[in-house]
Amino acid sequence: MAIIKSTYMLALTVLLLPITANAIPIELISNGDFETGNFAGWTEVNTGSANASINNGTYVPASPTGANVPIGGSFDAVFDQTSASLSSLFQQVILPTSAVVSSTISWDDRLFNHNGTWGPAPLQTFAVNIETLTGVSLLSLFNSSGALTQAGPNNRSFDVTSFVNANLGASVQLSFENQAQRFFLTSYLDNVSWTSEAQVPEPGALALLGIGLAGMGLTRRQRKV
Ligand SMILES: [Ca+2]
Ligand SMILES: [Ca+2]
Repeated sequence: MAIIKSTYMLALTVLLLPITANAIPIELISNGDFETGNFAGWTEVNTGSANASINNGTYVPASPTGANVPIGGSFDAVFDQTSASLSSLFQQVILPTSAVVSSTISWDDRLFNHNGTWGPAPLQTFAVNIETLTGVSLLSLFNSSGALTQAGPNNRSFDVTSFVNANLGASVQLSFENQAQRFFLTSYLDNVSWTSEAQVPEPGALALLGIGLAGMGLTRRQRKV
């Protein structure tokens, strides 16, 4: 009887406690580190002379930037051009269908702007956007500014939790755009990540709840006897 009573008390305790959440991170980007040695998972679209290439440390851009070792691992991506042009590298992402507790987009870059300034028309910018599948911008994450040479590598990180929760289940694309309209903007990119963490009950709490419910059933049967 003492055991049943203590089990019943445990059940009450568990039921009164909120079931705490345990976040499980999920990576939404594939080949974000370019370690396949190619653009698998990515789509590359260029205008004019723009080009995105895989760099293993030996790639020499047309600009005076010179070769750079990959930011991480054996490969990264490099945007290069010989005239006014735009290069886009993007990947489709299907957002989670259930609310997330957190979601973060991050990447590493090196930026070498050989023009005297960043910014407005004619554009000279390294920009990162979340877009519709037809390329309409939904959220602007990053537009290059500040120092013209940012050899870094620079880690950029953005909280997109509210965006994801407002667009659950949507298909979008994460797009990196290197626009050199005033010549020689050489940008390197690596370690692209978009993580999403869903809220789920802790297995431990579920097990305790199960024990508690079993205890309550036992108590009820005991009373009937
Ligand atoms: Ca890499
Ligand atoms: Ca290419």
